[in-house]
Amino acid sequence: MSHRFKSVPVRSSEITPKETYLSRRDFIKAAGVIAGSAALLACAPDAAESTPEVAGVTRPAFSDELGNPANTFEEITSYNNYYEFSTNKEAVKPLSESFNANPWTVEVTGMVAKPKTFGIEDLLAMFPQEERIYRLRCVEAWSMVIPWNGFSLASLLKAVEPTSDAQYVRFETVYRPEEMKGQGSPFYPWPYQEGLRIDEAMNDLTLLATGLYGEMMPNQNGAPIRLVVPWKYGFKSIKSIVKIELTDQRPNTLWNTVATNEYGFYANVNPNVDHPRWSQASERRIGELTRRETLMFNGYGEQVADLYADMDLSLQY
Ligand SMILES: Nc1nc2c(c(=O)[nH]1)N[C@H]1C(S)=C(S)[C@@H](COP(=O)(O)O)O[C@H]1N2
Ligand SMILES: [Mo]
Repeated sequence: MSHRFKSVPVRSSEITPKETYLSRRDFIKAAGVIAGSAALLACAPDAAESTPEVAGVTRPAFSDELGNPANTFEEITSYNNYYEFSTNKEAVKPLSESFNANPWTVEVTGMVAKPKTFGIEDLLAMFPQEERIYRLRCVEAWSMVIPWNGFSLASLLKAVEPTSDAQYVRFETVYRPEEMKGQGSPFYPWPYQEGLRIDEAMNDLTLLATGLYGEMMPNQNGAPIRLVVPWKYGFKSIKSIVKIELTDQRPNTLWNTVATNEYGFYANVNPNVDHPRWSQASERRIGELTRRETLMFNGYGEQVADLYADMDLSLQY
C-alpha cells in the first residue's frame, strides 16, 4: 500500500506550496497506472489553488485527470448510499460501524473454466493494488471524486478463464440481515444484485476497489471489496461483494426490479436522458457551491463510447 495517500488529507493551509507540489507530483507518478492519465494530470490546473473553499473545508492537493480535486476522506465516508444499512445517507456510517468484513470470501463461478472461492487476502496478494481517482456520479444528481485503491475486474476474470458462452457478469452483495438492518425492509429484493455485459466488465476502467485514500475500504463504502464502474450511475457500483457469476443471461438488478422505467440495465451517465422524475443534465459536486454540467459517460467517453456504438442510448438507458 502506498504511503503517498496518507499525506493527502492534510489541510493545504498547513503545508507549503512546495510540499503541495511535491505530493501532487508523487501522486501523478502513482496514478500513471491509468493508461494515458499521467500526461493529462500533468497539465491539469493545480486543484488546491483553483477550487473554492466551502465552510473551512480545504480541498485535497491532488485531482483527477480532468483537474477535479478529490473529495476529502471525511466527505467520502460520511455521505453514503448503502440501503442495507439505511436509506439516510448520513446514517450509513454510524450504522455500519459494527459490520464485520473479516474474514471474507468472494465466490467466482458460472461459465468459467476455473471457478474458485477467493479469500480477500488471496485477492490482495494476487493482484497488486493500483491507485485510481474516479468521479462517482449518483443517479440522484450528486457526485464526488474518489481516490480508490484496487485492481481491474478484468485481471480477476482472466484468472478464472470465462468460457466462450459467458456474455454477462452478475454480482451479489452479502446477505446478513442481523448486521444490516436495512435488509429487513420488504421494499427491496435482497440481496442487492448488479450486472455488466462482459465487454463492460473487461474494460480497463472497471475496478474492484478494496480501499480508498490508501486505507482499507471503510464499511460504509462497501468493505472489504466493491465494484467501481465510473462511467455508469453509482448504483451499478455494488458494495461488499460475495459472489461474481459469469452467465449467458442478462442479470436482474435490484434497481431495475424495483423501478424498471427509472433504472435501466445499462445506467450509463447521460446528461441527455432525464430520469423520469428529474433532469440528469447537471450535478451537485459534494463540497462545491455551484452545480456542474454532467458529462456524457461521466467524462470517460474516450474509453467507453465504442462499447455502445450500435445502440440507441435513449432506449437502452
Ligand atoms: N450493496 C449496495 N451497493 C451499493 C448501494 C447500495 O445501497 N447497496 N448503493 C449504490 C449507490 S446508489 C451509490 S451512489 C454508490 C455509493 O457509493 P459510496 O457510498 O462509496 O459513495 O454505491 C452503490 N452501491
Ligand atoms: Mo447512487
